[in-house]
Amino acid sequence: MERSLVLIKPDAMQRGLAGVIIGRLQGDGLKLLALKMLHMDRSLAERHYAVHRDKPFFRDLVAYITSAPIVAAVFEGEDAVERIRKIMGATDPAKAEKGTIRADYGLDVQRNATHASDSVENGRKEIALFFSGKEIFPPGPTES
Ligand code: IDP
Ligand code: MG
Repeated sequence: MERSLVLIKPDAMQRGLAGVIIGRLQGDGLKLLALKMLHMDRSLAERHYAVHRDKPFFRDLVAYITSAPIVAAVFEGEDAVERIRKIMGATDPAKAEKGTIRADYGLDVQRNATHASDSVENGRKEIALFFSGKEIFPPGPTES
């Protein structure tokens, strides 16, 4: 079983797409273990996107992700990291495969609706930035 951090980014939040996107992931059999709405501050954004700090788009990315509230979620499932990234599609919505979340809902390479962890190890680190242990619920009869 793998876990991934999923973010519903500001552009998708502003268009009321949080429920649709979470529903798509649950519909694929991924289990929702944690969920919250928050407004990321610069410190959290810089830690979450630390790997991109030397990229030319870093400043813009931090400004964008802190521009409005987001939804953060933890999903679990077999091969969850790869499955979720496949359901989301390529970073650039214009290049994302038809039927993926980013192809359907992304606006441009920055405002691409969602984030998902790109490895189990990064997922573990990202989840710890957003959720305490108490906020993550083990999958069981009350959650599907
Ligand atoms: P990913 O979200 O598909 O893993 P990353 O390369 O990790 O893509 O980039 C993180 C985020 O930074 C992207 O989701 C997108 O919002 C933004 N981003 C990536 N590349 C560009 C770019 O070339 N211009 C502007 N924003 C970008
Ligand atoms: Mg990434």
